[in-house]
Amino acid sequence: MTFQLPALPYELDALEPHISRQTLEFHHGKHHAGYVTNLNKMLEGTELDGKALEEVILAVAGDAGKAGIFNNAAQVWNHTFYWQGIKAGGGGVPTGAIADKITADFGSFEAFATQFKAAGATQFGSGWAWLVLDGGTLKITKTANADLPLAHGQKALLTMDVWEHAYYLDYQNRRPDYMTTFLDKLVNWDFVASNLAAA
Ligand code: MN3
Repeated sequence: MTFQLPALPYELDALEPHISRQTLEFHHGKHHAGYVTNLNKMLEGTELDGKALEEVILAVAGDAGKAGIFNNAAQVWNHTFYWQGIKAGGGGVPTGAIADKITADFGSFEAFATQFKAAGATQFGSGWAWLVLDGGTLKITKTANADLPLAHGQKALLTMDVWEHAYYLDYQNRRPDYMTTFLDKLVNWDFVASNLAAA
């Protein structure tokens, strides 16, 4: 069994002007696809061939000798999750249970937004900012390169890709502008709420 590149949950131009068709062509069609291809090559003929993606990630997490498998498997997971967490017409302040939980655990939506952007801004180099559920409490985390909450016993609810390939064509070096747009215009709060409800 081999992993497949999942289709984007929207058209390539759906997120314009915030994320361009060109960014999605490269980010999904080249970067995400490349991780899938690399992972399949690395797993071929190994005892992990045929396992579910999360099983593969957990089996090799922390094993320095299998960092290549971890990096590619985690990046497949991260990108599939990232695409679902954004949508056209998204962003802004959520309502319902997720809004109540954010207020309860961060004090206010503004405090959440400030912490989330700070996580993205202070991730030096490539990585991810996350909203996670950790022992029943919402937390903001950041991870380097391919690392992800699953490897730390946390449940991911939302992620923001802060690798340069996620924003450089549209925002060049202005990572803060990409992050503000992500929160104001793109977050798919229905997806975040469904992840919280399923936790
Ligand atoms: Mn990426």
